[in-house]
Amino acid sequence: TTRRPLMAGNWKMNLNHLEANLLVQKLAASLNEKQLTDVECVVLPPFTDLRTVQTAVDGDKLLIGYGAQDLSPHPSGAYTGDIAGPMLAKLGCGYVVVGHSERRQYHHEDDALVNAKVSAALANGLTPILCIGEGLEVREQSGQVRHCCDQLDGALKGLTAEQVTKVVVAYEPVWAIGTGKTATPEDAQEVCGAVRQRIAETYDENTAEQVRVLYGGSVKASNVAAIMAQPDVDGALVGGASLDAEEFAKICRFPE
Ligand code: G2H
Repeated sequence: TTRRPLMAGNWKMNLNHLEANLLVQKLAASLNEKQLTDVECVVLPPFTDLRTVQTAVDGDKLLIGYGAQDLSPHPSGAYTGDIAGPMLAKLGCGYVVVGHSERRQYHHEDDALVNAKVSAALANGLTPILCIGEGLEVREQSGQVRHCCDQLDGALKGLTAEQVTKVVVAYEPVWAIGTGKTATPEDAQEVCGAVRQRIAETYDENTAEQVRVLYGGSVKASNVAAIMAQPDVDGALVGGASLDAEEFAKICRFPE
């Protein structure tokens, strides 16, 4: 398999545009061309920082990708406060997070809305980083594989195999976010492997082999190598640790 590792820094609701510029510049200065070729490095700032990140990346031809943390399922119109796919594409975004557990929890996003957002992303040439993951109750009943495959089915509904190859899936066990409980590399592999298998069953082996599956939840420089050693983990969605340039650069340098 030739899936290129992807490290995506989800800044969440942090950093103004001045801080964003500094972080991107520092990150680029900490990684050389080979490192940025071997591993794809992407930042996911708040909407208000995207123009600044675009200017920094374009101005210095940085080998850093960027994208947004959400998008509207609609292309334009009377949707006060929302941001549409064409707006993100115009800003040079390559990626957009869809269905993060914080959106599902605080904004009541369900599988049907997540499905519409995945389609909207693809329609605008954006790579959706589709987040799935189970809560503590499901984990305690050992229902994680079933739960995550259900979320996956719901989010990919109606897509062709060709479209699915363009989706990045991120497995983020909700019980491992901000609880002090950490998922083991084996926990990550169990669900990431099941996701790939599910895609093989629904579509085909070739499609499943192309899809990148990330792990997310308290990933840091000190634990990234063990997670990346798992056969079905192709990268990480990194929250807190992506706000520190040196720490995130170390994560992107995990092969060393
Ligand atoms: C999970 C993750 C990134 P963190 O939400 O999306 O955040 O690395 O801070 O646990």
